[in-house]
Amino acid sequence: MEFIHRPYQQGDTIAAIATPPGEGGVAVVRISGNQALDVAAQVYSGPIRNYKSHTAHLGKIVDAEDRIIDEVLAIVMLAPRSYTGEDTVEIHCHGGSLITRRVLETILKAGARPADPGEFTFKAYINGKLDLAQAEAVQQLISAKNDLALHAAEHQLQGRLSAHILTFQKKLVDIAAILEAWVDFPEEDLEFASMDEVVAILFNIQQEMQRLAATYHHGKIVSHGISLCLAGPPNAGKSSLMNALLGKERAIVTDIPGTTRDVLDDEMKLGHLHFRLIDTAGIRDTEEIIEQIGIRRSKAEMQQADLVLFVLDASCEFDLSIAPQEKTLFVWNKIDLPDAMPPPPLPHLVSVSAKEGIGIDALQAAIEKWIWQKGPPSKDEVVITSVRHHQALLNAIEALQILIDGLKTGISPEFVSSDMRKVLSELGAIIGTNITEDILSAIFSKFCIGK
Ligand SMILES: Nc1nc2c(ncn2[C@@H]2O[C@H](COP(=O)(O)OP(=O)(O)OP(=O)(O)O)[C@@H](O)[C@H]2O)c(=O)[nH]1
Ligand SMILES: [Mg+2]
Repeated sequence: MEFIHRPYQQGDTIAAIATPPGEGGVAVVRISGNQALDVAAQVYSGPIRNYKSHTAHLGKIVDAEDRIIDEVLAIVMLAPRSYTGEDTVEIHCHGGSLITRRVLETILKAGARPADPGEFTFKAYINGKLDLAQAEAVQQLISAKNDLALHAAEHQLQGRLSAHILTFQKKLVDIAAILEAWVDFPEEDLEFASMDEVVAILFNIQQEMQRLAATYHHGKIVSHGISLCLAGPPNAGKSSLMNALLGKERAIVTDIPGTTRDVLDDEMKLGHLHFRLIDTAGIRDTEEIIEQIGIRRSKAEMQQADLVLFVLDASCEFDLSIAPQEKTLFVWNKIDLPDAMPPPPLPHLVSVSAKEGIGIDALQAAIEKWIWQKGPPSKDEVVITSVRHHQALLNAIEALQILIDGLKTGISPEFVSSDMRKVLSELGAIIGTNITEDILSAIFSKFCIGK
């Protein structure tokens, strides 16, 4: 869906269906803006302007020709005590998609503009109800696919990530004040900190920033899931293993080498995590054009995957030259066969029979162990889940390094003030204190309409 960043006409009163499409008991149509009450008064049967804020009232939505559209519950939330910080009216109508649309159309005819994706949350951000990191957390909360992702989004929405960033900024601003004092009063021997002390403090801040940035390893896994690629020679049992892991007959299995040609994928859950499981064509030398294309795709998937399950047939000779050097678990398959050989001494190897379902639990455990190599995240840890935040933190760390190097080599403090500004502005980008229109569009365009 195309998101047009107008930028939003802030005076506009917007409306949208806030509940998911389809049939349901109740649907909610939201109106927000200075004119929310005027718009609602035109379409709602009761004296909506007189209602106390945050109270619910039964009434009817009536169109310009006095036809009753639906019996509804209206809730008025006056500024600033609403999600957007503006006057808001929520109309709870019956949940059919046709009726909900007619309620919305009636509201739009009365003067509201259809909301763009994410515009309610954008208003909340603009009106200071949420900072940018919190606003982004709203979308993560909505799209969270597992408990850990939900937990991380809740932390972010509560402002715990923002609090970390603000602390960094505050400490840096204190140092900036010292540096500036040196510039302004160079002759005075200012006692409160030596250059070594300043450098040590900056170094500490940088280490804390690095610790926060490192949580992205977990955060990415938690919120975006893990891609798990099944690769290996033809007939090794990759597709059989895919089916065994998924618990359903997803991929075609035959004893003909070269059965799988295209890339197949499916969602898989394991513990708290979700995966994209990818089955690929067996890799071998072949003259067959279609198979060649498939093999090229296999190699590309293998490269991109977070983790490769390299499947080997325990009853055959094998060649590891095509196996990736890292991010690989070897799967020694077909151990049920009488002529199965003992597993080779490879690190990270699990013996299974995809056909008989032997060793699948151990394989799942090995996958989980590999993912949480550094231990699972603690429930209280604030984790970075957004690539945007991660990149901004890395930029800030780098700028801080330049600043520290400058101070160490005795560059006059006035030259480092621009580096300090860069560090602060990179941190500011995370919570939205200095942010461009483009970044805003990119962030809010990911939202659904009505949020
Ligand atoms: N005995 C035994 N046979 C297996 C096992 N896993 C797979 N097979 C058989 O091996 C053959 C190939 O299995 P597939 O799962 O299609 O192998 P693949 O690696 O996907 O093969 P391609 O798609 O051709 O690359 C089939 O006949 C399977 O039934 C196993 O654990 N034990
Ligand atoms: Mg296959």
